[in-house]
Amino acid sequence: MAPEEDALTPSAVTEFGESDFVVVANRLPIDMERHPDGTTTWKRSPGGLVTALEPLLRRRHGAWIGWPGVAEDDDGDVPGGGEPILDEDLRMYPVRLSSTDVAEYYEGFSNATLWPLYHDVIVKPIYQREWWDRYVEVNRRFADATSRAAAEGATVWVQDYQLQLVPKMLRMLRPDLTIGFFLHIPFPPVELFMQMPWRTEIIEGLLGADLVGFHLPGGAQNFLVLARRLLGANTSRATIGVRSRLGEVQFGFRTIKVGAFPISIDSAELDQKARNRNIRRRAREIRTELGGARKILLGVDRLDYTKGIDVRLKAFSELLAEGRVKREDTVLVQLATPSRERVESYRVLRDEIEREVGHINGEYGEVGHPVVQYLHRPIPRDDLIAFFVAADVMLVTPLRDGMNLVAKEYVACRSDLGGALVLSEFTGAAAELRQSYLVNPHDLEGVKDGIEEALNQDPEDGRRRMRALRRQVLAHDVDRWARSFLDALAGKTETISE
Ligand code: GDG
Repeated sequence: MAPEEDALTPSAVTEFGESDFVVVANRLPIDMERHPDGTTTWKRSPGGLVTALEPLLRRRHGAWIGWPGVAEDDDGDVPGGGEPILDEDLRMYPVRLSSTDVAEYYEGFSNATLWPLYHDVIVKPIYQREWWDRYVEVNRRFADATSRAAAEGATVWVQDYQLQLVPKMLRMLRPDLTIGFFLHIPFPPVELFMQMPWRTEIIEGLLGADLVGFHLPGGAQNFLVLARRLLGANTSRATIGVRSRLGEVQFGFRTIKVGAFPISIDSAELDQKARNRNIRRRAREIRTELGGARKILLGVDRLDYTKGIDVRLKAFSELLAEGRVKREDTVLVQLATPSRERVESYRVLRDEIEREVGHINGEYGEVGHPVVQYLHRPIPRDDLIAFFVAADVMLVTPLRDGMNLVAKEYVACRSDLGGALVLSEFTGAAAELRQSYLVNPHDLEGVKDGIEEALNQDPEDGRRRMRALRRQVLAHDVDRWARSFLDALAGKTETISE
C-alpha cells in the first residue's frame, strides 16, 4: 500500500486527549540534550512562537507536539509517541525521529525540496520519491500524536511547511477538531508550484484545515488558484485582505477559509531590553572594539542562500572599490548562524560566503582592522540586541523571505530613533516597513545606492523614518498576529465569498 493511502485510512483512535488547544510544529520549544553517559536532559529554547502562545497554552490546558531535535538510532524503537513532558501546565509531546527520518523528511523533502521550491527555486529543488514517502510517514506520526493529545472539540494549530499533510490526516482521524494551518515561508507562484510531483496531495493536505494562513495576501491568492486548478474546487475570486476579508474554498462538503496574517515579534519586550543599561554598555563596547568612529553595517541571518548575504557582500565590495565607502570609516559585521549544515547546497553556500569575506578583507582590510567581521556561530540573545543598538545600518537583503523577523527586531531595538534599515522588496516585511530603504536584491547598483543613501542619511530624515517604522512594529506584535489568526479560525473575521 502506498504510504499516502495508508496515511488517509481512518485509524481506530477513539480516546480523546486532555488538551483544548494544541500547537503542532516540527520542533518542540525544548531541546533534548543527550550526554556521553547515555542520560538525557531537557533545555528550554524559547522562540517567538512559544512566547506568543504561552499564555493561551496555559489557559487552555495546552499541548505542544514536536520533534525534540535529536535523532534516535535507526534501530531504536522510534515510531511510538513519547510520554508527555510536563512543564507547569504545558504538556509537550515529543515526536521521535530516527536518523533516516531526519535525513529524508527534514533535510531531504523539507529542506532540499520544499524550501528551495517555495523560495523561487533560488537553488534547484530535488524531487526524490523516497523523501516524499518519508515525509508522508512522518506527517502521519505527527497527526497520530496530535490526535492522542487533543480533547474532544479542541482547536489545533499546525505550523509550517514540514507538516502540510497533517491537516487532512488529522481531520480523517478526528473530525471533531477545529484545525488551523499557518505557513511561515512564502507560498510560491502557481507556475513554480506546478513543478511539484505531489502537488495535488499537498494542496489536499492543507485543505484538511478550517483556515489556511499565509504572511501575505499574494500567497493566499496563489493557493486559491491551485485549489481551483488542481482539485476543481470553487473558490472566492475577490482580493484577500490583511487580517481581514478572508477567501474561501468549497471542497467536498466543507468550506475552508484562506487568509493573510503577517507574523511579528514581541516588540514591547525587545524595546524594553534594548533600553537596558547593560545592553547599552555592551553596544558602546562593540562600537569601540570595532574602531570607534567607524560606521557599522550589520547583517544577522541564518546562513541560508535565501538571505542574500552574497548580495550585500558584493555591494559592499564594489562600494569600497569605487571609493564610495571608505575602508577606514566603515565596517561590515555579518553574524551568520550555522544552519542545515548537512544539506549540500548549504555547504556550498558557506564556502562561497567565506571565500568572499576573505577576498574583501584581503583586498581592503589592514592588519588588525578587517573591513568585514564575520562570525559563524549562534550569538547569545543579549549580545545580538547590543549589536542592533550599535549598528548604523542594518542590511536585510534576501532574494526571498516569508517575513524576516530580523528587520522588525532591529526597528524594535531603536528607541533612540537612530540607525537605518536597508530592506529587500522580496521579504514579507517590505509590505509593512515602507519607510526603510527598499532595494531590489537582483539590482546590484540599486542595492549599492540604497546602502550609500542609508549611510549618509540626513539625521532628521533618519529619525522620521525610524519613528514611522517603530509605530508599525510596536502596534503589530506577535500577540496581535496570534489573536488575529485564532479569531479568524473561530469565525470572527469577515469572509469574501464572491
Ligand atoms: C522563518 C521564515 C519568517 C538569528 N541568528 C541568531 C538569532 N537569530 C534569530 C533572529 C530572529 C530569528 O532567529 C530568525 O528569524 P527570521 O524571520 O529572520 O528568519 P527564518 O529563520 O528564516 O524564519 C521567515 C519566520 O520563519 C517567522 O515566520 O519571518 O521569513 O524564513 O528572531 O533574531 N538569535 C540569536 N542568536 C543568533 O545568532 N539569539
